[in-house]
Amino acid sequence: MSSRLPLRPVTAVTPIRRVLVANRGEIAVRVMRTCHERGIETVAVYSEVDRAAPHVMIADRAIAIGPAPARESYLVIDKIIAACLASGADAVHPGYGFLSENQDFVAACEAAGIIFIGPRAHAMRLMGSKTEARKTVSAAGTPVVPGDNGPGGNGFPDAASALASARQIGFPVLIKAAAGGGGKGMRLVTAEAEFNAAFDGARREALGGFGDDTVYLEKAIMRPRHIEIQVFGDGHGNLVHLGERDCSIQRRHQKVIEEAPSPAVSAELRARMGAAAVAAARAVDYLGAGTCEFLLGADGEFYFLEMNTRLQVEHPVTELIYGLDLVSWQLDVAEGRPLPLTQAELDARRRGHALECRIYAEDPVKFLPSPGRITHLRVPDGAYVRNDSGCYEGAEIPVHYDPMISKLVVWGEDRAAALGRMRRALDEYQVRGIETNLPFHRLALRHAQFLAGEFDTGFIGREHAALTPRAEGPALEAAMIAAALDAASRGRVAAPTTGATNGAATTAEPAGPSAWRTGARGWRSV
Ligand code: MV4
Repeated sequence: MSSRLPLRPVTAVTPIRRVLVANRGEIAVRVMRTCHERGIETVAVYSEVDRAAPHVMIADRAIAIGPAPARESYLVIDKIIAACLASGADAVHPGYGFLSENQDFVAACEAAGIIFIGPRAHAMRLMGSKTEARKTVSAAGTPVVPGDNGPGGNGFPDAASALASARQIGFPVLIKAAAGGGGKGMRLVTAEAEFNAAFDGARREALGGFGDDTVYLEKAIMRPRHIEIQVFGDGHGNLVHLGERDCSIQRRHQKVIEEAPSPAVSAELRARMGAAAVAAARAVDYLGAGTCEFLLGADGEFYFLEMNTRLQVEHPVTELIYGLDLVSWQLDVAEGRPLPLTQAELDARRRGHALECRIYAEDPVKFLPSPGRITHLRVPDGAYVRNDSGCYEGAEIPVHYDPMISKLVVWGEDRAAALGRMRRALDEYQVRGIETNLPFHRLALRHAQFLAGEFDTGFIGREHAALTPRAEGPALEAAMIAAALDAASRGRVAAPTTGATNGAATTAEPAGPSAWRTGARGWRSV
């Protein structure tokens, strides 16, 4: 295949000796750990509130880059490049968020002679524009959602032309921002009468949010699952996929629980979606770790939505079912080495099931951030339990950054084993001083529909009452009874009983064995 030829000839392998991690929190720690395992030195950068942060403690060297707000520190390209040059780093890992998908940063690294551990700028640019991405991947044969990029593929100039197109597509339609992604600047229009106002709103939001008011149309897929495919490319023309992750359990476009494999994806569907993702990646000569996001409709049809040109937060669930370190793969590719395994070798390695619960410092009822000091922390461990964390007991959770405090990830031989292990790990996890969403996770991992694998992107919205710890009354009772029945029917002791214990399961956890465990199992006498 001619597309196997790299655009840029790959020369010799360039061993990386020192990596600057342009990030903070759990991902910076996670990347540095792999570097250290490979004998690579690490450099941290830190803002004023991160002086004593774990990523600074674990790094071989650390460089201050200014005030707490990210736009004055972690997002300033010149400061990161200067830190690379000052520390003698030969490569930079961007993590996720911050500068990870910024083409100007990739160009600045290239200009300074620093290896950017990620894709080339042109792939980032093509995938950064949602209309360009639709056009490019659809030409490669990857199914995209039926829609219209507008006249000349450049978005719609006015509401009238967009409405005419929407009638052709058929309602409901989504108006999306070309520069968007992650749900920003997106409007659902179910009827013609709402169209003009939604069009103007979407444009205004796109301009405000991205400085670009280009909008396009897609048919709205109702109650979809969010299924994403991990892909990897090297500089030798090899491109593989590492199966899917089901990220349907989201709230306001923030993922909360992820798993691999998806309960909705068969081996046959995985092969088709994997091939579609590889074709999309090949269309932009993709290098390194990337993720193709798809919607999977209730009818089993799948559609490419967008490609994330970075390593994602939820990559550990893929690592656990393949027994691989994807950061190590990123380093291999960045050094110019070929991918360590072929598609057939990867397919043969897959084993078991992995789940990830994102633990957020937030009020589990109102879902509002809950920054502050962690006064007590007990983290679960034991077989096949991984906690990727960027905090510790006594740490202050800053208001300036993402409120995710850790990713609790477990592996099991099958989904039931993974669910049981995650429930056990969640029951052991104790955080005091700040509010967390641990109570949410404990309820979700006992929810009948979740246990049955029957969920879509609307799950949290619909089941909010049953997933809210302080909720009382019919919704919670019904969910708990359903969960208990479901568990009983499988012969597993999974669900807590209804009544005082659950109603009283507060977010501030008491000292000693958790009240949840005591209440849930009933075998620990009080
Ligand atoms: C859609 C969709 C239904 N139909 N596009 C939201 C985030 C962004 N990546 C795309 N999103 C969606 N696009 C069409 N044509 C539904 C969503 C969507 C969604 C997607 C994935 C995960 C959670 C979601 C929650 C609401 C809406």
